[in-house]
Amino acid sequence: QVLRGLDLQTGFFTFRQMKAATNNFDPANILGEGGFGAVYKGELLDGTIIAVKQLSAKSRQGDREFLNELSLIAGLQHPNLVRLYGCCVEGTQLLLVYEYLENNSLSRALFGPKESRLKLDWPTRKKICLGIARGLAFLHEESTLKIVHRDIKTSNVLLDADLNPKISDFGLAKFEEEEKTHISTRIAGTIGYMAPEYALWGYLTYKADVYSFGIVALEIVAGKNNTRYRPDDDYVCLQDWALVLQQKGNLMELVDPTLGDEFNKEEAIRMIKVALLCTNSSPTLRPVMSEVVKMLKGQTHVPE
Ligand code: ACK
Repeated sequence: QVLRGLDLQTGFFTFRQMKAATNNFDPANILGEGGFGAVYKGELLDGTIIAVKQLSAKSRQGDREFLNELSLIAGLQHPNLVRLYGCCVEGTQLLLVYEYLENNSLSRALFGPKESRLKLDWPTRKKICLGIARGLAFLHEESTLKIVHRDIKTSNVLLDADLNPKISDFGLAKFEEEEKTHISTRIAGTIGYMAPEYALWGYLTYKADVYSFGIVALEIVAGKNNTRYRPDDDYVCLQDWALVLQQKGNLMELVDPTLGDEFNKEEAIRMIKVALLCTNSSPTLRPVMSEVVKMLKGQTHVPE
């Protein structure tokens, strides 16, 4: 029974299969709670390890359009996107079946409980940052769907066995509302990562993701959580601190001290400058993700 790589035309999983895969949704198999519901680890009969995400009941779940959209999302494949294998619909329950990633989320690796933290050296941090940028460039510019993720944050970036980053939960925000306009009535995002124009007015474009990416990049360089960062009472977030350091001409101070001397200073400064460009309060002044990729690779100059 080969269930790997199915699209939803043929890739509906049965509830019975999911029960078997997760040992009857054994709480011991819960990987964590996501924004949409619990995530279970499971194993298919062919040995494929999966992550099963439970979505809470929503009226749209049974409708054809919803399933069509989901099948399009399942068709999106990129090395930096978590693969959606298929789904399982039963009554008001919806289960999404994803590839399983061994190394949990980037937020856990960077600032989780001590025992779950990973030592991420500079080449790995660079690889992670570039990989997220590539995944987003694909979603925004290359994929058939042209998706705005809306909730880019370190806990939505998962790491595989080789610490390659993969973006999860893309396409899910779409299902939270029906409007096709640029103005969202319901804001799907996370405080601290949300672009100001989106948080304040619900004005949503690809540039909202670019902003969130910038915050994630700052967190990767600094090894600190943006929203919990309080070096003193003057700066409540990393981004403020980075701006102050930029003015002082002392961006190096932002770099994670646990890296010691084992990092390339030029690359670190470049990553911070790209991040600050991405978090510009004006969306039109933020670069698009394909430009970010080139800047991170040092192929194009980072404007001051
Ligand atoms: O940091 P984590 O262990 O990694 O906590 C979250 C939690 O479930 C809620 O989202 C984990 N998780 C989500 N999707 C997957 C997946 N495809 N593979 C492995 N872990 C996952 C995530």
